[in-house]
Amino acid sequence: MSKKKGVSLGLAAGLALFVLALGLFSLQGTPVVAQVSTETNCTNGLDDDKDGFIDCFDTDCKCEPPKGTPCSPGYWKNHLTAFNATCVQVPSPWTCPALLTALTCKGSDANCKRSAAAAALNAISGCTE
Ligand SMILES: [Ca+2]
Ligand SMILES: [Ca+2]
Repeated sequence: MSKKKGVSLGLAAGLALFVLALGLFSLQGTPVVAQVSTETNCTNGLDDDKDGFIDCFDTDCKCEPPKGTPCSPGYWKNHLTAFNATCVQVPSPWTCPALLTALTCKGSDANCKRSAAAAALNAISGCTE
């Protein structure tokens, strides 16, 4: 008798726990599926944690501020103080006059090497605009 009573008590307790768990479950509404809580990949163009913010727009991502583009030949041509300070450090075969000639050359870039001159200057100063 006492054994049977113990079993039924155990069943009742189990049922009560089950109902309680069911109640808690239904209170929470939709079951909580395992969610990614942080942006796990900051360069995939996807909103990994579904918080509405993609990659660097998500504060989970510690992104560097976007860097400017390397200074153009036109920039160097129009900033001669910076040019004069930088051109002297550009390794040969470039010289300051050769760089300036290239920057101000009016022909095609392939002939004038404007981009190469700007790149050589940018390599020294890390210039971005
Ligand atoms: Ca992402
Ligand atoms: Ca996100």
